[in-house]
Amino acid sequence: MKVLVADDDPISVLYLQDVLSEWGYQVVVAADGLTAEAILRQADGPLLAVLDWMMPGRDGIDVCHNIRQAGMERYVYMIMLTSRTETEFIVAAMNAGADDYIAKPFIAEEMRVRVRAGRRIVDLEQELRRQATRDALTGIFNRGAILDLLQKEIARRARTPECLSVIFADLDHFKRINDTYGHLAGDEVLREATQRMAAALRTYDAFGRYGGEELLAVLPDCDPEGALIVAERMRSAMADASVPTAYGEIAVTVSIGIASVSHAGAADMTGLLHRADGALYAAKLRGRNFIAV
Ligand code: GH3
Ligand code: MG
Ligand code: MG
Ligand code: MG
Repeated sequence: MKVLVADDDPISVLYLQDVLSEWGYQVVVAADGLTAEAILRQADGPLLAVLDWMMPGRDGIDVCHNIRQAGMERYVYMIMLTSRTETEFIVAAMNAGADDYIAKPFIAEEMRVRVRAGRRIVDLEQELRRQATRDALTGIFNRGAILDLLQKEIARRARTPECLSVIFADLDHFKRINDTYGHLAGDEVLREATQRMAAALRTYDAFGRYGGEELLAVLPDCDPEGALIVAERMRSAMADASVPTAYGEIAVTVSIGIASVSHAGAADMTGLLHRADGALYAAKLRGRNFIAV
């Protein structure tokens, strides 16, 4: 796990770097508050931070305050390092958003247990987030998470000339599979189907379970032609090989509907999904194992 150490005193940084890496943490260093804040705001920035209070420019308190105000998605656990341990200073630090504080000069063993407590919080938060956003059966995003993501992509796209596409995929005659082989077999097929179709997506695409055996892919910066290529990979991933299960080989195909927003400007999520759903319906009417735009 990455830990940010922000301190303007090089000796203090060296010592912290030394002990933290000895305890298995990957240490990222900042010599001032401005740099510290920039590092914490990075998308893959550290989730744990040890911040010196007194730093030139932006101090540790300001960093805490700004990070809490930033409305970041992930939680950053921040420990304030301070030589001022009077109650009013501790209260000010915690009010600014610090999770904990350690008196300077610190004792290594105390630093170790306090950082470990922070790590527990960070681990719990990540596990909670995973459970809140992932579908339990398939491991892909759940309905709420994929729709959130789509909403954000729509908002982001409005500021770029890029195209955004969505793919609705629904397994064909899935009820028949459940009726013939049982629901547990159906579950296995659904799991394998999501894996195969996820593998057909591009790196920045997102995939979620919209409901039942209806899946939704969000493809940023992707025009209808690009979406068609991805959809064809998804379709053939199912049609080309049956799914081996504990209940025998089960053949299953998928029907796909595509919709895109191509011009800059406003787009509403409901309208886009409605169009993709209409295309999916058309694909079913065309005899299934089919893609419609
Ligand atoms: P169509 O080709 O028209 O899509 O036919 P279909 O049988 O797939 O019809 P529909 O999409 O309406 O039915 C979906 C079925 O998928 C109904 C439901 O019992 C089943 N299903 C939904 N979620 C799950 C699941 O998590 N596990 C299993 N085993 N079955 C599911
Ligand atoms: Mg200092
Ligand atoms: Mg179906
Ligand atoms: Mg369905």
